[in-house]
Amino acid sequence: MSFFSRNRASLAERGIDPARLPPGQYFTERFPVLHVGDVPAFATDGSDWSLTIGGLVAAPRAFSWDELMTLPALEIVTDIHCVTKWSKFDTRWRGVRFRDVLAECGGALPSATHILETAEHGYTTNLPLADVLGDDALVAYEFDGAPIEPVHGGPVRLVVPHLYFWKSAKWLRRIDLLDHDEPGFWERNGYHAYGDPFKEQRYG
Ligand SMILES: Nc1nc2c(c(=O)[nH]1)N[C@H]1C(S)=C(S)[C@@H](COP(=O)(O)O)O[C@H]1N2
Ligand SMILES: [Mo]
Repeated sequence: MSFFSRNRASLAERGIDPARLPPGQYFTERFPVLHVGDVPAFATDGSDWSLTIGGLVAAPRAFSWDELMTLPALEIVTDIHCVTKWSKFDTRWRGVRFRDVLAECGGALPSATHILETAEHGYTTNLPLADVLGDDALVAYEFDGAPIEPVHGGPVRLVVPHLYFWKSAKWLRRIDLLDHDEPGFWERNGYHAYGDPFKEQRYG
């Protein structure tokens, strides 16, 4: 039996429905760290961080850390899937739903169809606007009950758990609403424009 089939078979022993593991993935209890470039350093009080919402929104604006903290927060528990084939079950994130952030900007203009996330140091990733309007698309600032560690994207990352995890920008600084799809960093380098793990949309 291969590593992958043994790994999949061991899910049932743990009481986890194997259907939660997308094709071609293995589960891990570790939390691998994956990114290009260096981990940016931010002040622990959030004073040198902000999130700008721009493009096709009624009232483009920036949120300071303190302003983000005043928005309604919630916790989600969700599975995440990296295109490098690891999946992690029941990860716990706290933050603000992207749609609640968007509402603070007066909402999307009718022409908006996609978003482009931009992180500190310039990493970008794109996805349809509809994919970040759901219950689980979070502007997240806590993992497992503690501030997100810098290596995992702290102070703030996006979490869009139903797509491969490269769609969840760490060190999030900006989200632009667009009237077209604009490939981000990995999408320009051969990754799929959408990235549904259950359809194995790894490459474009
Ligand atoms: N800013 C930034 N965000 C990023 C990346 C990156 O290189 N830079 N890599 C992505 C990829 S490919 C993955 S799998 C996840 C990894 O998140 P983790 O290190 O917390 O596991 O972050 C995503 N977000
Ligand atoms: Mo990834």
